[in-house]
Amino acid sequence: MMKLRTVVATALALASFVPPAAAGNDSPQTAVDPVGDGVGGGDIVALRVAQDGGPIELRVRTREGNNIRTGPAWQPGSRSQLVLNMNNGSDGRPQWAVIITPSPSGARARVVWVGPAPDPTPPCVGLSQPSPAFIQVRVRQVCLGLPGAFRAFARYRYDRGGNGTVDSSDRAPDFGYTPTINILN
Ligand SMILES: [Ca+2]
Ligand SMILES: [Ca+2]
Repeated sequence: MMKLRTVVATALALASFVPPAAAGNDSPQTAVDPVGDGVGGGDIVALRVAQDGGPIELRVRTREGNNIRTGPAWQPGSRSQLVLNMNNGSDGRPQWAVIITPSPSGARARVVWVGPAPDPTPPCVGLSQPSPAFIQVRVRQVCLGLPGAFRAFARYRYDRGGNGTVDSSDRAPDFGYTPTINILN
């Protein structure tokens, strides 16, 4: 019996010396979303979160391409809206969001704090389209209060023709968040 206790105690002592699982920061992480629960360029198939010491990067992949600068879905009068809800891993609610909306020059993005805190002072977010089926944002960590961990989910309301008719509304992933990544500062 004493011997068993000794073995257990030794195992626990050794466990305390094992470094955290994060060799690096487990970045990137991707959540997949079903094909067909949105329309074309509004159907999210994957959401990826990544960070490597600099800005936090979120990348939405859609089933079809959709030009966020010149496409009708992102011109004034369109009801398209892509919201990237972001969380520091501490509880179930988003603390911040990137909100992407139409404008005369196409899609534009801003960062908001969810709740009573004032929104961060821009510049906070860069919006780009590495290829037609990807929408990417890079968020400055300081605008989120330098979180230690990060995860996200997306809601994409898509007005394909930009005529005020919402053609689809896709949440990705369908439930919960992407896996969590640790943030390197
Ligand atoms: Ca989908
Ligand atoms: Ca979905």
